Amino acid sequence: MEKHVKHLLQDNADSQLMGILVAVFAILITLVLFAIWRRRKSVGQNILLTGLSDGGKTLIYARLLCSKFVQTHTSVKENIGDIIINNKSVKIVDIPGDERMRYKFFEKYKLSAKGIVYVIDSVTFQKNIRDVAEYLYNLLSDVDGHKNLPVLVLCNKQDQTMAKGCSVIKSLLEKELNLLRLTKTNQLEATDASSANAFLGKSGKDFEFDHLNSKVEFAESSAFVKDPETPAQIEELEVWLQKVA
Ligand SMILES: Nc1nc2c(ncn2[C@@H]2O[C@H](COP(=O)(O)OP(=O)(O)OP(=O)(O)O)[C@@H](O)[C@H]2O)c(=O)[nH]1
Ligand SMILES: [Mg+2]
Repeated sequence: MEKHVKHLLQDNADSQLMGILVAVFAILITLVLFAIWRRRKSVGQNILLTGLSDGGKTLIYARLLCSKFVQTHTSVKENIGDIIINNKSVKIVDIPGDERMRYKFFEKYKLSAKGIVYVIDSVTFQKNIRDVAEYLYNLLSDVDGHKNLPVLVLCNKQDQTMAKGCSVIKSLLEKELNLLRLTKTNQLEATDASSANAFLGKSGKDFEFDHLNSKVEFAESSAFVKDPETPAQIEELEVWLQKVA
């Protein structure tokens, strides 16, 4: 009888242990599935068109969506539309360049972003270089190191004779970003805040786009063509979109 009770107790302990193991296993599986779901969700399908006001984002957006020339005005809200790339639907989000709105909209869409296009007006680039560099710096600091989104710096308005080419823009921007990085890290040191987040590139080396974790590429475009029958020159953008979509 005593032997029988012992046996029953042993059986009970075994089934309790089994129950605990099954519960732990179920929790682990749930955590793994949740992590995969979070990751999928945070990769997103949006391509963000960013850059200072007047760069040509909304015209590029219209060209991508319907290949048409449209008369644009300074945007005060985002434009969102779907295009099909590699048989997949991709959302293009045109974010207003206005200083007071650009970060608000970027915050709204950055979690679901798959890539960033940074549009530059290649004609006024040199005049606005500080602003162009500052906005780009802030966007890169936001995504570099954790999300590592691919970035295309699109040097638009190449139809204009005064437009700077993308290789010139790239090297001038590297110099400007180098200066900006110095100012930003000095400011942070002065306020005693951690400078780890704001530092872009390799420490001890001049700033280069190739030092970033995010892949930053450069391309040229002309979204404006006088003849309405002639398509816009945005092929380099389209090739990049096919790569990242
Ligand atoms: N010459 C020339 N003009 C362009 C080109 N792309 C855009 N534009 C013109 O530049 C002006 C500004 O273009 P938008 O597309 O409204 O600029 P945006 O970047 O959306 O500006 P915000 O909405 O203020 O952020 C418009 O008059 C466009 O027709 C281009 O490739 N070449
Ligand atoms: Mg616009």
